[in-house]
Amino acid sequence: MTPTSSDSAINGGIERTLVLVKPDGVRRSLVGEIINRIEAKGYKIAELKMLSADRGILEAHYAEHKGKPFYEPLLEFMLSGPIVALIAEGQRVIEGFRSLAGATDPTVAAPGTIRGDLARDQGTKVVQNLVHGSDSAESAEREIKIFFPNL
Ligand code: D4T
Repeated sequence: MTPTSSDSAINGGIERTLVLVKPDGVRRSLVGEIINRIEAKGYKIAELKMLSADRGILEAHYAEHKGKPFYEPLLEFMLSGPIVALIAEGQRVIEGFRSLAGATDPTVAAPGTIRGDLARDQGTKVVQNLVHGSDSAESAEREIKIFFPNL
């Protein structure tokens, strides 16, 4: 079908966000479930890879948290197994994925969200909450460069 000017208006404003399935999500075989929720919502998976993060990548990614009490446990947790990094694409996907993910603390994350349905407090020093999603356009751009430097 030939695109029309109204199609381009409808398709405008496409954003990209970085999503990570953290080691708890991979260990618990929830990668498919999490990707399914992103796709079922209507977002496109533009890039996808599994990797074992090294400390350098995580220090760059979590620079804003350096010095906080949960920083070292957070890095240790993120180094504890493979993770999945993906770029999801769509209008307002940054906000939309944060909404799909739910609150940082899985105990109070709303039912219906990834964290609310699938995660809980495990009594660990750092909260294990299955996923990360960029929190702004600036963060998305910065984080995508860290995990997909060749794009
Ligand atoms: P991420 O960044 O993993 O998507 O999570 P959030 O955006 O929801 O939360 P965050 O960046 O503030 O925290 C990063 C990571 O650290 C854990 N955390 C956070 C923790 O264990 N205790 C805390 O008090 C906070 C604020 C959870 C996510």
